[in-house]
Amino acid sequence: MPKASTLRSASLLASRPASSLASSLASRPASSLASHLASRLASRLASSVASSVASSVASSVGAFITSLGAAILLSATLAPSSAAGEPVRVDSTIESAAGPVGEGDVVVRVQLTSLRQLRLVQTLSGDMWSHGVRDGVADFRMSADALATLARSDVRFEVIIENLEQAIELERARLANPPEAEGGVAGADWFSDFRDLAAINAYLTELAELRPDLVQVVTIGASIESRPIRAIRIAAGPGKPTVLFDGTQHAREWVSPMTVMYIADQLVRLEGQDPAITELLGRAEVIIVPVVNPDGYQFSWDDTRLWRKNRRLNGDGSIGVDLNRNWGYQWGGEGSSASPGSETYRGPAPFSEPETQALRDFFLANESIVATIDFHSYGQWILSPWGFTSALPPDAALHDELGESMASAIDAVNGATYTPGPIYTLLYPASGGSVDWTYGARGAASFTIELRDQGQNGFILPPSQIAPTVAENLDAALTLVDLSTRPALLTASAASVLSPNVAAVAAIEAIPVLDSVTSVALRSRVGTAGPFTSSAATPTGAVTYTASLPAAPCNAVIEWYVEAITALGDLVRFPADAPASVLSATVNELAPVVDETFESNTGWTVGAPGDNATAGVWIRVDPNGTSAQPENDHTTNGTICFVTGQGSPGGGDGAADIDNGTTTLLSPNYDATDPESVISYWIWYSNTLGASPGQDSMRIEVSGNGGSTWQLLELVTQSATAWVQREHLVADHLAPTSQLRVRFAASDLGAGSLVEAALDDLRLSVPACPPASPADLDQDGDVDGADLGALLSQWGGPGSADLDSDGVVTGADLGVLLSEWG
Ligand code: 0X9
Ligand code: ZN
Repeated sequence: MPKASTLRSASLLASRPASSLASSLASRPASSLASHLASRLASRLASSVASSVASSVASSVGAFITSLGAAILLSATLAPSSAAGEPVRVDSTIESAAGPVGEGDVVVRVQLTSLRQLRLVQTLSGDMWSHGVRDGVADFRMSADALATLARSDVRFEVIIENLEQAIELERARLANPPEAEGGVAGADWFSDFRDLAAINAYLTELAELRPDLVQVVTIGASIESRPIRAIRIAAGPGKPTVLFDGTQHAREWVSPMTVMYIADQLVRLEGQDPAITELLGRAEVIIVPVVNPDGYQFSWDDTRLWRKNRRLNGDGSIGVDLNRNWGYQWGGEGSSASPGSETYRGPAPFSEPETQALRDFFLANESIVATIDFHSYGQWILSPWGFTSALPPDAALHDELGESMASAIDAVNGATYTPGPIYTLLYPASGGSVDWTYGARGAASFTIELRDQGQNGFILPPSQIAPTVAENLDAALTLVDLSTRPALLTASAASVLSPNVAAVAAIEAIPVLDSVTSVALRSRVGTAGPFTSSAATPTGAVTYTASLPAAPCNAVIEWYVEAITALGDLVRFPADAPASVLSATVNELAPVVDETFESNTGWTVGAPGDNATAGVWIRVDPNGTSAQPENDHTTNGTICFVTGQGSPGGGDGAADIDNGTTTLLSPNYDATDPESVISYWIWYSNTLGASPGQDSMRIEVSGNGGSTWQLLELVTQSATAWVQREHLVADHLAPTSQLRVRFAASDLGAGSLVEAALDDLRLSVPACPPASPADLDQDGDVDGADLGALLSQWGGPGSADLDSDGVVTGADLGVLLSEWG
């Protein structure tokens, strides 16, 4: 049996050591890279925005209801039944600004099920902490009296912060009497507690004085109360692609300036000391704007701790524009308010505020900016475009890859979970945000990171949370600098166990970053020695390709890697240091211990808690095909499979597709106690027809305890109106278990979208080839001349050819080898 480790498929997010591409990239003038990038993105964006606007008009079956000070978009059961419906989606924008914190104020997390409940909670709270409703969940600050009223209502809630006033008072007292006493704070101490605007500005100056050769502090504009907005530029030489990090668009999010200051601090202190940082700054420049909203920040220290907006006098007695609703890309849309008193007031016009103007003009003046993160708190999200629409941007694959890479970098530091995804679908609609502009108008890969925590302390984070927050986000920032300044990102995967004597297929993703991709090839060999041979990859989508792995006998090891060539002539490899590192798979016969053809009832069930699809529920049938659903099952000589709703023969595209929610199909218990168990199945998944193409997904989850708890096995997002096989080593997800269950949750959540899924031929298998011969020294699946050569080369010494383990390669070992010949 192969070792478990050789069974593991290549992780897409395998550590990416800073690549040797650095040098080839560094020698190119940044301006040409940037303009190349900008024009490439501009052409892709032009078409996508036109089509997303058209589709949002086409699907505007919702109605705007404005009541009780809340602007609410309701698009629900009003949808015509021919188009798939959408669950009640509430996008709310609080109209009344937050008042001061009173005695007994709490923060509650509510689980809303209706607009009536949302309106009730909004009348009870002037301060929504989450700025939107996600899956019915939102956080609100409210008084003790309001809490009592809430408790008498039918709204489900939990108090997530008990005594807000006390938390704020403790923070104030602590910061008024810093333990550091006299003398400036520097180095690690600086990050032991929150720092006010004066301390941030002083520290910027200190960093510039520390490394005048590397650092430049500049003023990029002034706030509405005339405070300077400052930037720190960290550049080891000119002409490099640039990544910009900014913080504190929102005043009360105090961990945001701490985070970006830590990024500055570490880059400045470790350039020339730490090899990874030195290498990154050798090919990229970093600019940091720690406090975009200095007036608001100062005000949150001096007066109102929970102040969010800038300090514009709106003229109606209210104060402040939400800077993160004031950016001029699709300004004024969903998730922003026209009411000056609102916490999400967008201002009278796009870029009406000097703070957003300053940062915009700085972006425009620095053409080499290729990527950016705007830091906020709280919630632990890694958010990507768009905020104004649920449509996916043309560079969704790039943002997914970068977002997921940052999430794993964060996870690797302290194990914290930050969830990546597009703003509108992951969180809530938010128009006029900076990322929509930096991506939409500037073509930079753009993210908003919502820092810690997940609501336990919200904005009033204890100082003990600063160190872990800034440390994990430094690694996210470095990951972005690394990946966003490469010509292209290349990843690949294949099954970890391949069938004997059959050419298997590798899936490859080549995402253009600074450059476009002109060709992709796979290089492979059978065994662990000898030359690699090339085979061209075939494109299967905008960024996806497939290529064939060589056929090989039982127990062979196949080693492989992929390479892409870009328009400017760069060679990119995956793994990045291939062929020093390679991907590998083992050839073995997988013998099914479970073979579900679904031709008969074997105890699968439909329906899980939370299922709410009103049509297209999983059913075991001989399917009637549509353009979205299979006509035939997958089983050879079979007819039956599971599909999401049975249509009538000759039915249209949307015949019996999933509507209005989720439907879940669950397996019975299986025995996966063999640590090399492999689960495989054939799925059919279509989500690109209908009004909101590509927005829905199917969650495939596994349980190791008979269904008590579940974890994600894979999220299926890629549509294919064809049967596709998926395969997973169970041990990559669960400890060996006699209570393995798997479930398939397909959803229709996008407005008017058409989603169909099907499942057939699920197998649980264990490797069944005869044991490999130890004499197959090069692991190519047979004992032959190459192995004899390897044995002779080790003659008289120790080595892998010491088959009788007597410490030396001798005639006895040769005898063993010859007895295994063939
Ligand atoms: O609502 C916001 O502005 C952000 N959340 S926060 O709680 N920090 O206020 C989310 C911003 C989403 N991003 C953009 N639309 N740019
Ligand atoms: Zn914010």
